[in-house]
Amino acid sequence: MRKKIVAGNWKMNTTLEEGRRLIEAIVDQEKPEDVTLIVAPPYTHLSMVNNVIDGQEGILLSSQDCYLKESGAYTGAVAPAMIRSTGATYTILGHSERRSYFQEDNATVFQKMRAAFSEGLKVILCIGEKLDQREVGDHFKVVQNQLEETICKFSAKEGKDVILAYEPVWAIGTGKTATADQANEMHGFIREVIAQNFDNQFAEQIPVLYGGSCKPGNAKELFSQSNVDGGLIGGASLKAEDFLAIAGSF
Ligand code: 3PY
Repeated sequence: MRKKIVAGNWKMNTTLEEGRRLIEAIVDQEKPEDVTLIVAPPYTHLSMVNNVIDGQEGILLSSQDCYLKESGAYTGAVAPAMIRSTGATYTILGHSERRSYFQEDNATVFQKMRAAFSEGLKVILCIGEKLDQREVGDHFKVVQNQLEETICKFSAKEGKDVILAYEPVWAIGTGKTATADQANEMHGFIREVIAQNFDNQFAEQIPVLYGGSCKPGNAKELFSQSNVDGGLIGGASLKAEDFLAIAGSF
């Protein structure tokens, strides 16, 4: 039985005060017992959110990215050790917005994963194809490549600290969602690639979340699929009741 996980990616939203109100509202509501929640606020909010969730069962903290160096003259960058020092235990890496607006490729994502692991930071690794890649039937090839150039280059010991998030780029911020069948088909394929590069047991255990316009209205159908272990939620994670409703959709 794999863990059920719902992670909220706040992206570049909320001031510190708005973020405080959001995390306090999340903490105040009743959470489904068997679901792990992860919140990924902006860097500036990590310590504050950590203080609010301190001592709460089943809610973890993540950053939305990290830099690939340990420390030094990299103005504006945030190192894994700094993120760990806020109390965060995860970082999202490889989100399609990082890949497109910040020109991050698989090699960069791999280097960031290496930097994160070396500080004991676990990784939510995002993968997913663009619309034109799906339209010409390249979606499996693209996702296989993203996996083989990142997580598959690590040992199983490091790889066990990874949660995968399949986020078809055409479904992010567009209101379009992959159908439950499309999501399950891709999640099954992801497990096959992981099994080929690690082993069957590893592939059976790794959580694979769906991301891309997941909301209270479609979460139940997506989460009922055998290979979907939860969601990485964008816009709907900015409202505590929607985020919790999604978490209650298993
Ligand atoms: C979305 O659902 O918009 C996301 O990008 C989640 O990371």
